[in-house]
Amino acid sequence: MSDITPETRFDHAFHKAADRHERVWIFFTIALLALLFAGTLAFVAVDFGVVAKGAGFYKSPLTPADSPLFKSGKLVKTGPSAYSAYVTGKLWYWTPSPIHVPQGATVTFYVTSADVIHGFEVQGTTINLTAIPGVVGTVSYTFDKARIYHIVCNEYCGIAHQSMIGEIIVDRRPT
Ligand SMILES: [Cu+2]
Repeated sequence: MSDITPETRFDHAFHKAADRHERVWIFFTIALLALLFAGTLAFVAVDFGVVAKGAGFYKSPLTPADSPLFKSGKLVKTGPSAYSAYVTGKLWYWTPSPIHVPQGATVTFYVTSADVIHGFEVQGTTINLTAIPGVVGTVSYTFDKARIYHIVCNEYCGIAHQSMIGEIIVDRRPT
């Protein structure tokens, strides 16, 4: 080791120190990247409802649609010519359908959705409600004309939205 001079000894010490310095910064950079990545994942998970928020959000809105009246798609006679219809919008149909009532019947519609937002529109009438999961909308209408009415969805709800058509059949009053 005759080639060790004060200069080469200094070089050696300098390189060791630089090496340590670089290792610290590489570790620091990797730690920072890992922290950012974990933070982004956590933010996305909470924001998109994967964690706690989601459980609460998706469970309750279906409560009305899950109740027996809506589940069985009931049309209930409530008076001599009065009816209540419990209508649910689902991807991509309406229940109950067809709804069969006599001419002159006043129907009170209770409308909800079992999944996404739909539009409950009965063509040729003034009936136009938004079917919202977790919410029950209501409207009454007297069907004076004997004919077939179409229930259409007027809120874009997916690939088969345009085929989401229900029927209300109003039978001619016996003469
Ligand atoms: Cu639709």
